[in-house]
Amino acid sequence: MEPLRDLAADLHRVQALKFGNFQLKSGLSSPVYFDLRVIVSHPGLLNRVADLLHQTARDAALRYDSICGVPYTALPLATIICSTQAVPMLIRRKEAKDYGTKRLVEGTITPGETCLIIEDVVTSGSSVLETAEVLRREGLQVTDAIVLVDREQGGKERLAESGIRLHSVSTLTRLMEILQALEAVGADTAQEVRRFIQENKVTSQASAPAQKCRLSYASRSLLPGTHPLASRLLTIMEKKKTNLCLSADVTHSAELLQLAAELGPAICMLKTHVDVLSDFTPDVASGLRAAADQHEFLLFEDRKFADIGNTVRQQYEGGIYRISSWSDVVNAHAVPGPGVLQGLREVGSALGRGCLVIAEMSSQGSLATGGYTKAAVKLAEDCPDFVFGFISGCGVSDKPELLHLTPGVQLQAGGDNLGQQYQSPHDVIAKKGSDIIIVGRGILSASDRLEAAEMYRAAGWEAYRSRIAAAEGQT
Ligand code: S5P
Repeated sequence: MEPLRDLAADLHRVQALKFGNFQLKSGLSSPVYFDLRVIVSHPGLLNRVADLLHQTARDAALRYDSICGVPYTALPLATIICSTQAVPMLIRRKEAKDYGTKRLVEGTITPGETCLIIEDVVTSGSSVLETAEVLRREGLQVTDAIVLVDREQGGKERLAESGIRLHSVSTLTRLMEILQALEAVGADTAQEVRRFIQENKVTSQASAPAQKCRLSYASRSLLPGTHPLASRLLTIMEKKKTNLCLSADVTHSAELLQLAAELGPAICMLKTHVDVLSDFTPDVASGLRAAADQHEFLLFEDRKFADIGNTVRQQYEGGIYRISSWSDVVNAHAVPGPGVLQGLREVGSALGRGCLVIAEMSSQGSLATGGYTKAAVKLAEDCPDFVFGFISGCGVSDKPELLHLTPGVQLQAGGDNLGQQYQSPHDVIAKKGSDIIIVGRGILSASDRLEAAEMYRAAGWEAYRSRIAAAEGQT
């Protein structure tokens, strides 16, 4: 027990463990806070923590071929263990900087070998899971993780569900008992922490913000199953820090082109209804294409195809709009069954286009719910070489390769007098697991459209950041 007592006292002394009232990244207020990053400034303690982690692995008689620390705090700990124990190390990149080589893991990877994960603190287990997923995708086995402190808020159980045993040097409860015995904290604080642990357990159900919610847009762009167009879109989103799609429902082409030029830098996608333009000519399509290429956003003609394959094929390719010749993305209703996607794919696939399936609608009384939505998701998932996501009010598929785009978004609650219903960017992205907000009149009816677009961009991005932080951080 001696080493644990010293550890608890030292963590408290260097303020790697603090008590008070802390606003966590997730918005929760916690009476206890860990910041293990500071231990790099205390080499003696750093070595001791590394040693305790290694001892825990040894006591559990674990067998492994390499070690990977969860970035960033556990990186120096993994380095010390690998160096002193002569174990090969792997480094997981949080974001693949070099999109050319697309490496997410540095080091020599031998598929089939077992990699042990090292982490400082586990709350919900999300960070360990995310690292495990990346390693597993490289063909490595991940069966165990060692953590310094288990906050006992459901992470261990959640990891077990994913086939990962969590071994901890200490639990938060044990640390509190020691600190209370050392009189470093009072009985009230200890009681408050115990209550916090009890009340903030992440159950499997509650942690269901699907797998994709834990992954950054950049990571998802690199998944092997991600459609190339989705990959490009995710890369643009991360680069421009925007998950905003402008719904440019205007009736004159000059206004449409002006929106594309002026709001282009703030958006990842421009959604059009070209059939509401009173003066469409092929030049409008080339103008949109030029703006999209210049400002790096995708074009999405919101045509909502809903006919048999043979008809939609012609509607997509021909007519006066020749949609397939300029629009990166189109969408389709699921109601005709798989034929609608097959017809569109015949035209769009060779052009590198992609399609979204309408799984839900934002309008009041929509029939796209329940069994219909489920069937639409299945239809989409069965067509991965052309469909890369959904129009829906929330995350409807767990596959991180697929994107969710949500219309009916405004900062003001409410709707219109024709059945539209609005949700906020925060609800859609942070709470409901969607990826992209589609905003029309929220921006178009503002006196300063650029300012409004910037406001929606910032709100959407902030919601995304808080979703990632909640999944990564201490919830
Ligand atoms: O369910 C839906 C699907 C779509 S694509 N609900 C929608 O509102 N849309 C489209 O999103 C709709 O056609 C319109 O172009 C946009 C919403 O516009 P807003 O002005 O209400 O933001």
